[in-house]
Amino acid sequence: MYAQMVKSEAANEDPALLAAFQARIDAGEKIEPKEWMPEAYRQTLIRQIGQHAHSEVVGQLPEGNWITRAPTLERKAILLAKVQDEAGHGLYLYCAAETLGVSRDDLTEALLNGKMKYSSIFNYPTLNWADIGAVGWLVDGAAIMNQVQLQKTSYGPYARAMVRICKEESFHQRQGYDLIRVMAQGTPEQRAMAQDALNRFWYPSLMMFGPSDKDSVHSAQSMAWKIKINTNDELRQKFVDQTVPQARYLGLSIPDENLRWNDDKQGWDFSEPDWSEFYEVLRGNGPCNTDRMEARNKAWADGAWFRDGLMAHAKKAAARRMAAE
Ligand code: FAQ
Repeated sequence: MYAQMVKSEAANEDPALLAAFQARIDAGEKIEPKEWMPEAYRQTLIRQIGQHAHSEVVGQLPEGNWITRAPTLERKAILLAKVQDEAGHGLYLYCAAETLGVSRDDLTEALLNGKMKYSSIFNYPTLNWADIGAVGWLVDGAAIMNQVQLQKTSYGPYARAMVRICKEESFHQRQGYDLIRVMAQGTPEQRAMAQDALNRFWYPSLMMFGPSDKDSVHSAQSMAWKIKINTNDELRQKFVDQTVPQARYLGLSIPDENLRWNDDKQGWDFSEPDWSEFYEVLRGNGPCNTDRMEARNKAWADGAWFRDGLMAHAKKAAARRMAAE
């Protein structure tokens, strides 16, 4: 369906412009907001950047829930700073999407009415403090694996937003690993909590990279346009190869009986996640989909008075400026 849309829109566009655009992409040039681009390229970016922004915003919920319950002042300060960073990432990304001619209000509406997605991972609950370590270590670890390549994406504003996001995300991953390390080296109960968190977050983290390449709808076109630099499976493999030694260092076990070092590919063989679970979560049937959407809709409704106040203030300030001129 989407592939047909891309083809039919391409058919209406000037072949010379399309060829010149593809030549620029192939030469590694960045595309900037006011330059000509195929409509499907623009729509693909709005979809991906918008969903990415929504993920950063919804992604604050599982961790925000634990700020008041962090065990020490230091851990509370770290978590607070991290969650604020995620809000900032959402803002950079909404700004990048706005350069494509969509408004932040429209994107927000599409999130709140369920027309746009956000990352599946944020529909899983954070049940205890060890889960906060697992989120930093695994979820931020998977996010950054994907985002490092996005620094080279072909659309200039998205690539530049990613540079700063990656710097912050790498701190997020390290604070999570440090937290889980302290628990893995703590009392037997703490160690068991660290293992349990790894057990529950492992497969949902693997799902963050999207469906396997054979089922990925957008990868081929997005890679031809260098919106994506690596396929979903390539990034998933890199994530597993990076994470297995980290787990072993902590003495934790990856919950996968099929995990084996493969000398030929110089990487780990591992089990695929349960893709039927992934598609259920995308359909809105994950453990926390309803809670997350309710929380975002409530936050939007609760903030209405503040947005109205800002607009009224801006109108008065503009009227005062006009009167003075
Ligand atoms: N969840 O054809 P593909 C973070 C959808 S940032 C939900 O392979 P594509 C920071 C996909 O949209 C995490 N939906 O799609 C943080 C498409 O549906 P559509 C977010 C998913 O776009 C950490 C359909 O499946 N990062 O976590 C997922 O080429 C901690 C077919 O898939 C980004 O968004 C999924 N996991 O590749 C914050 C990075 N996977 O749109 C707080 C940018 C796939 O046609 C705390 N995005 N789908 O209705 C990307 O790199 C890509 O969009 C992929 C998917 C790789 C996610």
